[in-house]
Amino acid sequence: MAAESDPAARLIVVSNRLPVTLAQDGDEWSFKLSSGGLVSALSGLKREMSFTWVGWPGKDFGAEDRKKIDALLHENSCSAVYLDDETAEQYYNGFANSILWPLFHYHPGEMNFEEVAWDAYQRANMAFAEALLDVVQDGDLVWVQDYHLMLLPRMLRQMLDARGLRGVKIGWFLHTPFPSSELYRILPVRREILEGVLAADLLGFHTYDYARHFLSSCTRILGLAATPNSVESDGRVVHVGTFPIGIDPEQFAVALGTEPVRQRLGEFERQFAGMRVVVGVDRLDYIKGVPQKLLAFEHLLASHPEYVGKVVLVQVAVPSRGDVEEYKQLISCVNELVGRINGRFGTVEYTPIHFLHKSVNFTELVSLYAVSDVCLITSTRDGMNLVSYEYVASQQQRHGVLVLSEFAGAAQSLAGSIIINSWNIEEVADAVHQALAMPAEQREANFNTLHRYVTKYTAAYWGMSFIGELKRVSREADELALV
Ligand code: GDG
Repeated sequence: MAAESDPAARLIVVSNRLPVTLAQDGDEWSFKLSSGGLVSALSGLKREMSFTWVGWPGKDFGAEDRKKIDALLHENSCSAVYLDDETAEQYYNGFANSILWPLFHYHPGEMNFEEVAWDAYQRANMAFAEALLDVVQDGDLVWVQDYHLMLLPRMLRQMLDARGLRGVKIGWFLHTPFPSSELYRILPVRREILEGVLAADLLGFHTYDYARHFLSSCTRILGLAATPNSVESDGRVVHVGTFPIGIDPEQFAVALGTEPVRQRLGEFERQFAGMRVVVGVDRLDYIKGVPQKLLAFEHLLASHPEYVGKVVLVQVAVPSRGDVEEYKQLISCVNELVGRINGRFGTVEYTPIHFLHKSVNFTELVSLYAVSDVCLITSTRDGMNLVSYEYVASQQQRHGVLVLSEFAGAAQSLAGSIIINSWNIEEVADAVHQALAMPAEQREANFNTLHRYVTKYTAAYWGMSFIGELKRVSREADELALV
């Protein structure tokens, strides 16, 4: 389904972070594009339709710097929401990443509810609503992203109503899972959060299960009437839909033909000659199941000694949220496991796990994907997981095998992968063994199925579908209002 083109309706995308990292050199400011799932997806959409991107620039700046930064951002269709550092810290690390993130990924034990963080979350969402008032015009489409901004639809709607701007349409999309209502109801501010998003016209989720969990939370906690794709709130119908995100596969296909990637790929092929390569690329987050992956790799080497010296795991673990306690513990745990496994199976010539605790550039990333025989994804929960899509997009030559956790949203779309329960270490090790032993014809058939999906359901398709549906439900509501 493609969005109708409606040149009159402007699109404003709102996310916690602007997709840029700002740097200062003397008096001059510059920026570079940052990486992450949301940035990758929206960059794909940007190729199809223009939009203004509103978000927090990553830290606070003085008045003089703000002027320069605003001008630079404006040239690039971005607009900054400034938050004081204390509010930003409590809203982002405190509430969003220490309360909503663990809860939505079925880690209630990691959830630290504090009133001060909740206050900051409300203040930050309000700052976004106020900043949007300077940007939004009647008739615009405002597309709010993710769990950081769940109060924003309601706050914005109230401000718009007070100004008589009733033609603005609001959509909201969740990039994480939405948990079962049995878990969601633990949240002390469960009503406020649901009511916050219910002021939008359209709510989007990666999978049908997440939408279903959201709807049952609305029924059970707020007592609202729901159908499988809508819920009634405040006398309005709020539409709920499934929009599985994708990537920009073209970017990978093009990169594979460039000289830097060919050269780097050649170097990797020489380095790993006679070896099989398993690749993992994850933010170092407890939801990505990196310890489970390392344990499974250890089990593979222990149960199949013929692989010792012949199979390596290259694991890119991008540092993430290192100032939150749970993430510090994860880093220690992972470092210890890597040390233990390399100590146990390594020799002077052979390092079983190549562990990179850093982010790598795009050339390196694509070359690593391309050289690998297997991509291993062991998320214990993951909204979608774009790494799985990117691996497929980079495997035109090798037809490598994707081993994918059933707890990643991607498992519901990517037929042709080997689906595993990432908590079952033996099962994961067996799946890697099966992947390494898979005959070429089977790998090719699987790749073709996967590649068809990844190249059809792209990031642009995701964005256009959501915006198309937002326009459709808005038109329907406008027509009903006229009757
Ligand atoms: C959230 C949800 C959902 C990673 N390391 C490097 C690098 N990356 C890029 C990958 C990929 C992205 O970051 C990671 O995307 P994921 O989807 O796997 O994961 P999250 O960041 O957790 O994203 C997730 C997503 O939002 C979208 O809705 O799928 O479930 O958690 O694009 O390539 N890029 C580069 N170097 C790295 O070292 N250049």
